[in-house]
Amino acid sequence: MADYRQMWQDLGMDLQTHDVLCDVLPQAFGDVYLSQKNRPEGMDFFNMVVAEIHGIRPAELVEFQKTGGKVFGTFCVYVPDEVIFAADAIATGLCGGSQFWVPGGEKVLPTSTCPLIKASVGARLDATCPFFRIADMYIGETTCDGKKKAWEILAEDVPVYVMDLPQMKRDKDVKAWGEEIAALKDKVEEFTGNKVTAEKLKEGIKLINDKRRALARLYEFRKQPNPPISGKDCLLVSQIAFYDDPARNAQMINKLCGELDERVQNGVGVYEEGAKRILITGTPMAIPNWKLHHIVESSGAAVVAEETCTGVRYFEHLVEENRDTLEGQIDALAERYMKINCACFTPNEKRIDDIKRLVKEYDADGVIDVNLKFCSLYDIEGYNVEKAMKEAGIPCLGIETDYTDEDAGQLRTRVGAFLEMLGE
Ligand code: BJ8
Repeated sequence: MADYRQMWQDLGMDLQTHDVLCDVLPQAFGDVYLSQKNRPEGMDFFNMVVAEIHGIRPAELVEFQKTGGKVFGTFCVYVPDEVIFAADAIATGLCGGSQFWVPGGEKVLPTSTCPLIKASVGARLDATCPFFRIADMYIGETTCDGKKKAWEILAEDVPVYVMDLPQMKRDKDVKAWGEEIAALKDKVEEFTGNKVTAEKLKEGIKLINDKRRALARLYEFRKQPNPPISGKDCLLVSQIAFYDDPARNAQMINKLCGELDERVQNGVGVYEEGAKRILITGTPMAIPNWKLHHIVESSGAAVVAEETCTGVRYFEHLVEENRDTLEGQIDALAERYMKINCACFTPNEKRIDDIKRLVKEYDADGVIDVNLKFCSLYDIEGYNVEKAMKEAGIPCLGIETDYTDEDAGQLRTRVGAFLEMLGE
């Protein structure tokens, strides 16, 4: 990695502790990613992004701030990036995916909090992630209880604005979410000093839709009988999409897809003949959480899709692009975002429908329903998922895990037994 120490120091980071993270990440990435055979060359760009993860993009954001630009940190796929970019600001995902940050979070949060929240809080308070230092304002949301309380703790250290996400999907809830989006627009305008016009919001909608189109194009390749790219690589591309520049990100994904087109034409796949096809569903996997994908794929199976927020929930459904007034555009945003089916909603049958649909579309042999430890929303909804899979005759394995490696051996055994059962 190039030398970014001065930048990290200027950001008030704890350099000594951060060095420990910089030392372990390349090894982990090498073991999980670079060890794969027959990877597309287009993944080189994404490898480079990971190698320079705390360097290149943070440096771009810092440069942007020097010209007066504002950076907003987000934690949920319900927060509409379109509005932020329309105000000539930048949105960047901030969810923590590493055990490295968890102890920092546990200093202020109960141990029985989900690791995603603990890692996110720890990354900020321990000053060991440049993205968490750079963001001028965090945009939280009222999804789960853990996050709601975490915003209050983070707000002692950084400006936090919280969007009130309805928990049902009646017409009045969609309307209420539209009002929240309009309030976010006002907040972003006030904070940046820039006006969000209908013209600017139209551009913002197109920008983010283009990223969604690129991700959807990438996922299409996973429907191939022998996909030309691994599930692990697709997960990485999706994780990077949360914080890279959206236009560049779409461009690099499309470039990768060009290569995958050729692979399909030439009959190149990355899996062994007869590899079982797995749909993963459940809680999101923030970078660098590659644990379950690695276990599944190094056990000889293919992860063909994720019904998660770092999978199809991130890019399915486009925002209508043909509305010309701000009101119409905000309605279109509310309509699109309320189509996401997170377990924080009740009832949430549409998520079950999604899982069944995805099993068909991606021709999955089985489903692994993964829950991040202490996420009671997805844990409880796991009951409905497993029941529905049973009724539909779809083999399903429920798993609960965290960011540590302590249960890796046990998970490997359970996944291995599940894959064996699929082969019978
Ligand atoms: S739309 S899944 S990104 S809230 S933080 S709910 S794992 S206890 S992340 Fe999420 Fe938005 Fe829903 Fe998606 Fe559970 Fe942890 Fe809460 Fe979590």
